[in-house]
Amino acid sequence: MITFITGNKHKVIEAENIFQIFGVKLEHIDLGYMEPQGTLEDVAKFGAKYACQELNKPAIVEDAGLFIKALNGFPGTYSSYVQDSLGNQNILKLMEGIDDRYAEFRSVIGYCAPNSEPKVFLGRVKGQIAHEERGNLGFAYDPLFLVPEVGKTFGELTTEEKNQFSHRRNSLEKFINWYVSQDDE
Ligand code: ITT
Repeated sequence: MITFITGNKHKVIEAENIFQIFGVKLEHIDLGYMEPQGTLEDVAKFGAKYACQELNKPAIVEDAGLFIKALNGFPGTYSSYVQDSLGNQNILKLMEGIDDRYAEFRSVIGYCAPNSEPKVFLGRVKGQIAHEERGNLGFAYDPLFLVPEVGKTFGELTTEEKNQFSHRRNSLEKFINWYVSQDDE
C-alpha cells in the first residue's frame, strides 16, 4: 500500500488505474502543502519529504508540467499558475503563426520514507500543441496536447488510453518497478 498526496482528483483517477495495472494498492490523501519555486524535481522532493514527516509513513507526491519548445519550455514549472490565469485559449494565441508545435509533458514522482532522503522518478511524453482544443475527456492542458502517432489529443482519450503511454504512466511505472524490487531485498 502506498499513499499518494495530491489535491488533483484527475491525478488520483489516473494513478489508481495505473497502480491497478501493476497490482499495487493506492491510498489518497489531500494534504495541502506549500510548493517551493524550483524544478519539478525540487518540488517533488520537498513535497515527499514534507508528507512523509507529517504522516510518519512512506508517501508519494507528483509535480507535473507542460513544456512547449517554441516558448522556451513555458509554462513548465509555472504550469499550475498559467492554467489558472492564462488558460488554454491564451496559450493557443501565443502559438499563433508558430510552425514548430513540439511540446512534452513531464511528471516527476517524489517518494520518501521516514528517516530517509527522498527519491524522484521522471516520466515524459512527446507531442504537439494542437491548433484548437479538442476533446473533453481529460483535464487542464489535455485538449491542447496532440499525440501525432494516435492522431488524437489527450482530451480525446479515455483514462485507460491515456494511461498506456502518458508522462504519469511513465513516472509511476518507474516508481512502482523500483518500489516492488525494493521489497524483495
Ligand atoms: P497537486 O496537488 O498534485 O500539486 P496540481 O493540479 O497542482 O496538483 P501540478 O502542479 O503537478 O498539479 O500540475 C501543474 C499543472 O499542470 C496543473 O494545472 C495541472 O492541472 C496540469 N496538469 C498536470 N498533469 C496534467 C495532465 O496529465 N494533463 C493535463 N494537464 C495536466
